[in-house]
Amino acid sequence: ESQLQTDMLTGQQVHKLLPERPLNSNKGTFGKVMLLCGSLPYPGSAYLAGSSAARVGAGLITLAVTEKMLSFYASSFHEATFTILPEENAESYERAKALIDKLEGYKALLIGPGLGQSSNTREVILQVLEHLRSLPDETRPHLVIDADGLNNLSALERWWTLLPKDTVITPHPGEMGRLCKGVKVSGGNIERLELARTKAREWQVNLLLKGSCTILVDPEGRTRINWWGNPALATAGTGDVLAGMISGFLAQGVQPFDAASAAVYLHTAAADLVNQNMHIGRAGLLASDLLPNIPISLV
Ligand code: NPW
Ligand code: AMP
Ligand code: MG
Repeated sequence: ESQLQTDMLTGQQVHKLLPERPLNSNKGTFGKVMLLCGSLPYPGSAYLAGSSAARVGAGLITLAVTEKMLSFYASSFHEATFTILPEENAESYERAKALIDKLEGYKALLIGPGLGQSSNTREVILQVLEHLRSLPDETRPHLVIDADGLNNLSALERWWTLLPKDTVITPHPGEMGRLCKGVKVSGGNIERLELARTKAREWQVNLLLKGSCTILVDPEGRTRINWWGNPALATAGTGDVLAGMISGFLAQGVQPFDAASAAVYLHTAAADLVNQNMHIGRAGLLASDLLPNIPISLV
């Protein structure tokens, strides 16, 4: 199994995956991203993910948040638009319906960063997944699930049968362990590679297993590795940035496995640029420092 072909991601290869930016374009050309992210202990996640989607070039970002959360973003995220969801004590079907009713025309949906793990929220996620599965391939937004989106699913039996086709999931090793029902995910890269290959095929997902070296496997077992590392990334919120970048590429029509590959490479490139441009060493990076360095890393 470990003899299977693996690609090491390079800048040259990644630049070929990036979307075109025609001169004769408008924001509609580059797709809309909906984010079901952020809740009270974690408001920053939705800002980080949403800004990152915009920084890779998506045309419009919409945060689906409660009115209580809106006051936080309204003063800090001027470019975002909002879909207001009922508060968390409302019935889950009302919360899910408020999102589903606004999803038409969106090319990407990110579920999870900072979302929390109440049983009500889990129900909302399940209803949104059911809706996505009912849509034809052409109109269904591409789906990325990260963080609490994954934690909510991992409590369920055979959760992967609930996903629409071609979903991207982005666990860190802690989340991967939960998805594998308590298996300890070791730091060893050979073991992680074997596990990622087995699970991407079993679950029929595009799996991005994070770590100091990140492994990507598509549902057929095609494997890519991002060796470019920067320990400055070992800080809160950097995963939320990565998930947002993937959703931003999906909105622009980049295929899911390529969107994940481009994002993971450029995420490390942006961290390297923070080191250079802001004279920050291997510690002290803020996840939000990545944001203005993402477009430079796209050139
Ligand atoms: P340890 O501690 O190393 O033994 P959790 P979270 C493990 C949101 N955020 N290699 C680690 O193990 C997220 O989006 C919001 C090995 C530990 O057990 C989520 O919704 C922010 N192990 C929520 O917070 C900024 C690794 O996983 C566990 C590993 C909780 O997410 C922060 C920790 O993970 C955050 O993004 C690795 N590379 N990485 C905001 N500003 O709003 C992780 N682990 O318990 O899933 O908690 O990742 O902080
Ligand atoms: P999360 O744990 O979800 O916030 O994601 C953390 C992000 O930072 C992932 O993209 C990891 O690959 C990356 N990361 C964390 N630690 C390191 C490290 N030591 N070297 C390189 N990348 C890292
Ligand atoms: Mg995370």
